[in-house]
Amino acid sequence: SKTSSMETRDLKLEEDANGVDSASSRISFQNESKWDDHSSYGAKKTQQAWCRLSNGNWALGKVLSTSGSESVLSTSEGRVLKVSTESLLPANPEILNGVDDLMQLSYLHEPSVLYNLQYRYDQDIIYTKAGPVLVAINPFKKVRLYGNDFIEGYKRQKMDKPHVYAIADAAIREMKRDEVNQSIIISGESGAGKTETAKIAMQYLASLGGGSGIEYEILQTNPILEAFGNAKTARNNNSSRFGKLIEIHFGATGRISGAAIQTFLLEKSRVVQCADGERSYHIFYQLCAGAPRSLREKLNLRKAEFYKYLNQSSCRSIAGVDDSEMFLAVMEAMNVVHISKEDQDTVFAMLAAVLWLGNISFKVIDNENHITVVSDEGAQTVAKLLGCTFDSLNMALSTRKMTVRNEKIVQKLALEQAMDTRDALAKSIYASLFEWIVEQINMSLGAGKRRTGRSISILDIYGFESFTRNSFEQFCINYANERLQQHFNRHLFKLEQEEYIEDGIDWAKVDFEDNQDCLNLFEKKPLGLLSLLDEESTFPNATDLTFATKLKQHLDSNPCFKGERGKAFTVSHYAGEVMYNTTGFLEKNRDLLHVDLIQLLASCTCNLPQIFAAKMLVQSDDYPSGPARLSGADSQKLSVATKFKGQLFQLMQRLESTTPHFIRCIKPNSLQQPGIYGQELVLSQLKCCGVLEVVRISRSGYPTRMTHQKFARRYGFLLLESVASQDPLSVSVAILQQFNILPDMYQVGYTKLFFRTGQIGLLEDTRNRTLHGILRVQSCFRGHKA
Ligand code: AD9
Ligand code: MG
Repeated sequence: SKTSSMETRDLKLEEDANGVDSASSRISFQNESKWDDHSSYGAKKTQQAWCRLSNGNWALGKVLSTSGSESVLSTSEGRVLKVSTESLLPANPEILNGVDDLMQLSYLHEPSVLYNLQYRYDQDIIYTKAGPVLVAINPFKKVRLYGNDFIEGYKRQKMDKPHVYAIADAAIREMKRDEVNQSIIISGESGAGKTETAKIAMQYLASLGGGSGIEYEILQTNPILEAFGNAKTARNNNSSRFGKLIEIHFGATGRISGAAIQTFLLEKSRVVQCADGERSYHIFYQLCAGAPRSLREKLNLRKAEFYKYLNQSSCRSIAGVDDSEMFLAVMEAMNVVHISKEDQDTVFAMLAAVLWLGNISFKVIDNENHITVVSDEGAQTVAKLLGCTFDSLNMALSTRKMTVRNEKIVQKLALEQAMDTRDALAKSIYASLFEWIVEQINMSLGAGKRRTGRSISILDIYGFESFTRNSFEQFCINYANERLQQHFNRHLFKLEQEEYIEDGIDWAKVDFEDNQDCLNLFEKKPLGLLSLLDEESTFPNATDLTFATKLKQHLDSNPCFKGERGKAFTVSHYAGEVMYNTTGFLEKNRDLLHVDLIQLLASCTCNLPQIFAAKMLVQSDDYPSGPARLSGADSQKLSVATKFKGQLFQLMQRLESTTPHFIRCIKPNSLQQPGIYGQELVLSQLKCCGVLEVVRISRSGYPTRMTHQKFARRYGFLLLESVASQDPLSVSVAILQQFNILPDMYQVGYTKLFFRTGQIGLLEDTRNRTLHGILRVQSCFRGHKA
């Protein structure tokens, strides 16, 4: 009857909630998915199965008939398909629809994982566990999952569904319990939701309070850093163009005591150049749109479209974003982190100087294409804002002091060189400004103070990037991702193995497939990508082509490397192959600021001369103090790649000393639209960030675990003969024997039983059948009564 089947369902659901934590695998299909290692049988009639459609998507259907290698399937949309039996993958029972943790899926393969995530996503349940990892799928709309009620729910452990809050809460609890620093490591491709996720985690941590408003200050760093470090790109209207680690410190009482922010590799090139449809950094548009009148006049500000750096792209606004409103929010946030009004004015003046620099024009003065700066409004305004004379600005942009064979000479610059010099100045001012702001924020957050307590770090770093054209930026970003991936692997494998060891079971340590080979390709000395890049960067006559040739010469035998035609090469990253074009590599890696520009900035009388001069010198850390050392010291400057590598090593060291919590963000579509779930796109991300691997690994070995007590309680009633001793372990062993579970299929630990994939299936089947029998009897009985 209808009632009884409903009841059966409810009971099953209930049972599942407190039941097995992993898979049963009653396999009846050929399963060629690399994600599972089930053995194969023929397809069973009437069973639900997945088949792949010609468009690449997966469809769910019922097997109507099977004859040899062919099966007939009726899909849920009512279509009848003839497919090869081999290509069918078994579907999970409905009861497993939308489980909280992918580990619970009986059949773990591409369609089942995709379906499970989609089933949840369609109901705005954007979070799912994949074993130890939290998967977050970007909803691209407001979902009702956040705010005080939810925060309270997780704090009191009244809520336990997968959530960023649950991760943050676990971090807090483990920090206190184990007295170990924690980290929340967020990854995913551009637009997947890393930055939003990081903010949600910060919100939870901030709710712990700290007193003196420190938690509010921490949250207010977000609008500032986003204004200066984020921009609209083709992939994300609010794309972070820098990596960020925020370390939140806790005092002895468990309250927030301060924080420190570290940033990585800001994309400087965007200041002077961006693709059509993209924007430069938000702050420029915010300033142009939102500066109050007095400030506009002081800085001689115009509308955004007036500035060359901003009008090279046709895009100057973002749908749904009011730049002038944002400007007020940024000013307010700067107040909160104690950046003085005076310093703020200087920041805005520097921004205006950068914008006006872009409008500087040059006049060719001879037939060798040498130039001079045109003394128009652009150049005059820059000089005024920086606090230098037009003449010194002109000198710095149109000539270069050099030492040739111990002789000082002044070289005139040609138009191209002058434009590059102007752009280098703009980029450098902006990058220094960014660093300076981060420094001010850190001072306000008490980053430098001696700490006694514990910390939780949140890492929001650019994800793996693979475009049609990949340059130095992608090279660095993907290298960083290789490092992070190694960290991810090490931890998840290590964790797994530690649990076996802790429970005293026999466990041959497994070696995991790692990405060490690719890391070696980058890091090996002297014949690795980074070393060769640095070496080539020191040769004045080297070009991007000689660099590419050198790589091919030395690395072609490396399996992770492939030389390409012309100036290109391909690296086999863990997430796939990426072809890099070496154009601009050397220049971006050298990142030189010529002495002339450094001297110009040092001589400026704008309000931040000390900071700027100092920054310029520090930035090229390389220049020990004293102007005498300035000249000709360019070659001593650390390359960008080397500096980045150093930062990454430091980062890894810091993360290694923490307990990591991983969040993998997934972008469901490239349109930044709600409600669209692209299977291909999701799948490629799941594969590339190793989520499926983790679930698979967590399930290999002994993926099903149950305490002796739980096992005895759950299956004890199936025993045909009573057991002499009623202790859980004896009952458990009796069950294992009755059901003939082979000794190498399970392990008995101190507290838990560990099973290989599929072993619990038989037990669950019998248990379900038995329970259904009981239920049917009960409902018949009830039916009679009615
Ligand atoms: V990038 O690598 O910095 O380009 P992120 O950081 O991964 O990228 P971001 O967090 O900026 O992506 O998310 C992109 C957009 O998705 C946001 O601007 C939001 O509009 C949207 N988003 C992301 N997560 C959520 C969420 N939990 N709820 C609602 C979200 N919207
Ligand atoms: Mg981001």
